[in-house]
Amino acid sequence: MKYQILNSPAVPNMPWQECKKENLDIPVWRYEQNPIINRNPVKGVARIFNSAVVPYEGKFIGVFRAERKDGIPFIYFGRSEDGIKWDFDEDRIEFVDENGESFMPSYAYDPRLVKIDDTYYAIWCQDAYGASIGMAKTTDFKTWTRLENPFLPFNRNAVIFPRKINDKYMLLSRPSDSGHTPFGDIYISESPDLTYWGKHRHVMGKTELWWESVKIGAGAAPIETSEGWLLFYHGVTGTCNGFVYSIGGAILDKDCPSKVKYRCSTFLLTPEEWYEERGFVPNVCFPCATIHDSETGRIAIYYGCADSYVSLAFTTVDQIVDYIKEHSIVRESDIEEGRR
Ligand code: BMA
Repeated sequence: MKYQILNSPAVPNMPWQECKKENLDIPVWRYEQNPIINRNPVKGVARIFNSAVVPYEGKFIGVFRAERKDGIPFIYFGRSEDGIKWDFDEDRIEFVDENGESFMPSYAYDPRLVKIDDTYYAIWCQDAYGASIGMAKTTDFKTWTRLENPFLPFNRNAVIFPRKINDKYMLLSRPSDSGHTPFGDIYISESPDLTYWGKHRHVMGKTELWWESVKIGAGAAPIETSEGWLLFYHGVTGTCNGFVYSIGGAILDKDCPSKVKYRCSTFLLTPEEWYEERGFVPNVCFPCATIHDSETGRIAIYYGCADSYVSLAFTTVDQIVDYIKEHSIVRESDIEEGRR
């Protein structure tokens, strides 16, 4: 391999399918059997999408955005042998406070999941007198203990880095407004203890490029590579019929991730297939997780489709890093530290 995936386990049984197309313009290809999670996936749930998974004890587990049949989204827990076929608990995850008392948000959506040392952290969007970020930790997937909400409203799209950087936990997020925010950049914040967050820095903003001209938001937890932190994010454009969500890619500086080293000027994936173009909210590709194998450099991207399904797309660290570098355009607001 030309580039390495660092500080990450080998996952030899990760979902994978070779690319069957020749001369791919962009080196990201869809799983042929997409979508992997269809409508009505479990009792009481109409749709699962925008969800996050991790390898666990030779298998896979995940936290899933489940839109229930009462119209309220909550987070459900799921397990899989192969990362493709998922079994879900019939009940939502019940969060508790530090005293073990029930501490449920009134709704919860777009979860991400990351392992830091021996603890798994879920982070999502919820109500805190306005859309904000919620967080919980678990070591056994039975007890999920909520942490303090990291930010004031309004904020969405929060993603934690899989390790401390310069001895601090790092979190990407997107400050927003109370509605379907028509603006939005990615910021980074740091914390010594996962309770107090500060040293907020601007990482990258929307651009003049059409596919990401309205807003952007962090997607999957960044992957540490020999070139820096590989970030899959979503970029949004506006059309006369509403927003279109595509997947973009950037590489952040390894020690100072508020600095963008490379930023791909083209999208990596945009709605093209029926399950991306057609659904509860059409034209949405919304990445929330990757599974990656440090031995082979294979990367599987899990993304929500049209607020209705979950799908898989594949790439390799060599192909995607080369592609992002070859198509990179960075602006002053990308490469600076982001402190004003
Ligand atoms: C965003 C979030 C996502 C959703 C997207 C498209 O604001 O709510 O969960 O996928 O809109 O509807």
